[in-house]
Amino acid sequence: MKRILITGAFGQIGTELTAALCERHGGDAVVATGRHLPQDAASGDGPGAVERLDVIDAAAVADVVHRYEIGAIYHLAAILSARGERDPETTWQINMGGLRNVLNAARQISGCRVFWPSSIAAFGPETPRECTPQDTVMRPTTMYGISKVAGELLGDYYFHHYGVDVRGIRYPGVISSGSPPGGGTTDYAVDMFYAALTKGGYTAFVREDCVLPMVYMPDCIAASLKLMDADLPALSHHNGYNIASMSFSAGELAEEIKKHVPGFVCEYAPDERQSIADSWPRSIDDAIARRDWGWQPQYDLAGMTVHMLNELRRRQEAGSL
Ligand code: VAH
Repeated sequence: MKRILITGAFGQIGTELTAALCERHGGDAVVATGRHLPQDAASGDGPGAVERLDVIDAAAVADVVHRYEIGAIYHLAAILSARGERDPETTWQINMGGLRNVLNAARQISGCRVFWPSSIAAFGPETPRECTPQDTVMRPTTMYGISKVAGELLGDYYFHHYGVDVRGIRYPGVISSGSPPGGGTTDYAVDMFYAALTKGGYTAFVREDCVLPMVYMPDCIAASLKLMDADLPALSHHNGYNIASMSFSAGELAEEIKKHVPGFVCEYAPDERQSIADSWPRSIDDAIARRDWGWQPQYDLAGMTVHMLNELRRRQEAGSL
């Protein structure tokens, strides 16, 4: 049986993608790896195999791929934008070195398909900020964004030169109620939900009028699986499909939360992450993804807010928030 390898399987997206793949294919088909393993990594109905894996170790990546006869890789291990600016050297090593090691391992396995996330961070200040096109100028000013543009080019090279079927999506900011994000600029949006329920107030590290494209985790997971399921001939692009579901400002998010958490107070104290956000698009044109592989988001700001608060309140009542 060809198994599915997930790197970064215990991060914000990896945790939920691992669960979705276990549900879809059965736990025995899934190999979940991470640089650090959480206490409950090998929980009962989870992945059939859990291993510590540092993606900058080329031999270790190749060993896992061979030992488990991997047929598909979801490569999520990466350092995000804000932490990336605090440690750009490590960010380049992990984001680019890790992707290169995964692509080289996949190249050795006939038919091994690879998914990895690019990001809207691949765009920069010169990129049109409204309805950002699929193909446009890309001069990011963060090391994270540079690693995403370079990763898209590297992935296309491995497709055209070595026939590696590698696919990716430029994720907007991802909002989720499960495993918290870490080291991102869009993390403020997740933090605001938690703070609204646990503290009644929040101080955002971006301006009130800071608008960014966002996606709710169920749509993020659905997009990843849908792209990986797509027939190759239908794909006009490989690495870095634009997707969009909603764009909102920090103030608009606070107002939406306030509809369900009376008395919630949000204040704004922009820090260095504001300059990162200011270099990114405000909205995305995702017509190509909708045409090529049927991307269709299910959640908008209002729907996400209701679902997110319900999920967090359920955990709060269970004492796990
Ligand atoms: C970050 N959540 O904030 C990531 C994402 C578009 C933002 O790539 O770095």
